[in-house]
Amino acid sequence: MKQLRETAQKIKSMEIRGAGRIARTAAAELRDYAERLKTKDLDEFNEKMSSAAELLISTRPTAVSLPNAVRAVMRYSGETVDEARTNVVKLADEFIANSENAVKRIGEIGARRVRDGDTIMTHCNSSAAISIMATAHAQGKNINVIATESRPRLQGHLTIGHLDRLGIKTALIVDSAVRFFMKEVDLVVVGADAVTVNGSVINKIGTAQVALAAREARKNVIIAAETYKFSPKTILGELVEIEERDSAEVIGREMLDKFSNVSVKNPAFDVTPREYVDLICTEVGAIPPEMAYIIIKDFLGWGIEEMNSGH
Ligand code: RUB
Repeated sequence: MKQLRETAQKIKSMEIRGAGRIARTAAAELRDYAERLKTKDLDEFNEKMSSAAELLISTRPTAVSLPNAVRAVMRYSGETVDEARTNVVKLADEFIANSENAVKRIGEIGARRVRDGDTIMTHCNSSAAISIMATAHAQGKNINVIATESRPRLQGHLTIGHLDRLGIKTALIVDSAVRFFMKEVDLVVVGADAVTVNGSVINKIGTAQVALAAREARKNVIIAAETYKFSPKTILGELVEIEERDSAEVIGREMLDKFSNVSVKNPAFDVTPREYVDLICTEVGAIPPEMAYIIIKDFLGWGIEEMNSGH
């Protein structure tokens, strides 16, 4: 229980972050938790697994990869605790391996859209987006990257570190300089926390502004998103919840306490409408956003009936 709580806290505090990584971490935690459960009673095992699943899902509300990963593991079955546990381990390991392969495959598929000499703008820190840039670079394409800081949590610093280690020339800019530099950009490549059934993309706050500036300058916007970032529940009309984080991420408490009429708004994500998205690179292919429904239907492995039953 202690380790489960610690993992949940690490995801909540963003020590572990990024939609793909939190999904793999949740799957691994469910596996380890199942292995630690000593009970021989199947009902108790199932109950404890369900509570663990709920706790992990509650840590961050926006990244759909998290409930999708938990759901993939919680499809386990078994007549006995041992059978159930073995199945949990198998499903979790499968999810993690598929997720890692997906990021690699997205790199290969997305790199086809990158030309020698391109300047790519990216926002936040996305493993899937970096996979595209890393693959293009490894193929010998000479690319330059413009990376935003991504206030308030400055995930852009992670991105420049990563690209630097790969030997990719990168310029760091403040978020408000996106439009200023867009004329130098050939391609925007960003990740996703969720993709809705109508092809809208939810990603780090500011992504919609980057896409808007790209559209104005007629530059292509490519989203790097594994299939488990697609949200089945949006088929039923549900909206993706946008996480609102602590004001202290934006301004220190001491400073804020000096004011009587000031509040802070700190949404962590925004929605980029599909009209601003040219292509979504998934591990099963590069699709126009209009095809999001096909991904949900054919690749997420569960039907609308199952969702309607509320599981
Ligand atoms: C991270 C973020 C990333 C996506 C995709 O937000 O918006 O672009 O999660 O990342 P946060 P990846 O830092 O708040 O978690 O491609 O690594 O899954």
